[in-house]
Amino acid sequence: MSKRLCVTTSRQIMDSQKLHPGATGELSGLLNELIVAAKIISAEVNMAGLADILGQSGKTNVQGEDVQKLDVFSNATIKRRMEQCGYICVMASEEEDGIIPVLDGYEGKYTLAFDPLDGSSNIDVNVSIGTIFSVHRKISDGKQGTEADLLQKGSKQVAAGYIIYGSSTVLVYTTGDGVHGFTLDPSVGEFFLSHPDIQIPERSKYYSVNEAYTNYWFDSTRKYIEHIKKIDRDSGRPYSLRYIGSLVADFHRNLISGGIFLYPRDRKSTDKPEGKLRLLYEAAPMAMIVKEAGGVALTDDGRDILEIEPTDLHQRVPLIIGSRKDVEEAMQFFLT
Ligand code: AFP
Repeated sequence: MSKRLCVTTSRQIMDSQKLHPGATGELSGLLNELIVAAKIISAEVNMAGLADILGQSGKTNVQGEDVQKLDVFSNATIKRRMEQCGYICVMASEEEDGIIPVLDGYEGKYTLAFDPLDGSSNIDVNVSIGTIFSVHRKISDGKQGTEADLLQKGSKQVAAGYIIYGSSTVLVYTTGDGVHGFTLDPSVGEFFLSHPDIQIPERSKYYSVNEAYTNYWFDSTRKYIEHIKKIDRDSGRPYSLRYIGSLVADFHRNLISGGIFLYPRDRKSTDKPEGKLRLLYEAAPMAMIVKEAGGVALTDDGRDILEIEPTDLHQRVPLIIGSRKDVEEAMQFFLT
């Protein structure tokens, strides 16, 4: 076994804890609990097709148990695991309207915001989906956390990450000491370090955007996309399009291979003037990761995603994220 394959998530988390004198181990405990939830979700995702076929109606599986929709299952799994882990004081989920309290007597000093199964419209067609999480420190008084604890800007995150359920299950996270990726070995049920200290390439040849919305786009988006599609061999254009429609999958590919992902403002729906993606559950955690990996995350009017003060748990935000030089180049179109 190579040395790298010996490093489990627990070992990496403990090593990183040692870099912070005075750390109590609570953040490590929180991450370890989340990792258990991720393993449970991963097992269920792998069974999804089977459960559906065997369950027929979608209501019962072969053992006669209720088959829950995977996004509902993932939400319930994370909630149940974390509400009594003792490390957090309040949660918010992309799937729920309000804050989620933890059990009395189990209040800890962190908050957790999560998207239990991002890209869930891809479940039935075997496309990669994922769980995204974001952790802040509690700022309010009292034992139980409040909405104010969750409505903190991204630069105050103490940890962020995602688990992608793809050809293999991969966990990527940061606590501010680099970005590390771990691959789940299902035969032993353990995540092993597979991508230490990830750095996103500073320039890429891939772009990810829902190009079907061209006719809803504002001029800036249209001009930038036209630019990266123009033939210019010296600067590596045209770029290639890669769009899965599952942020975790699109982001993960761009993080490893380089790329720019855009979900800018458009004229598609009047109820989503800021685009579709959520600040707390999608944009801010991905922004922390990409920044730690040397990339950039901005809005389409040039604001740093990490510096946006959230005002609503489900606030949406335009997102342009990825390789540094690509995002900088995009800004020349978005800011003129
Ligand atoms: P679902 O969870 O409804 O599939 O939405 C996924 C998502 O929020 C994000 O993962 C994708 O990047 C984005 O939506 C895709 O949205 P479009 O279908 O509008 O391109």
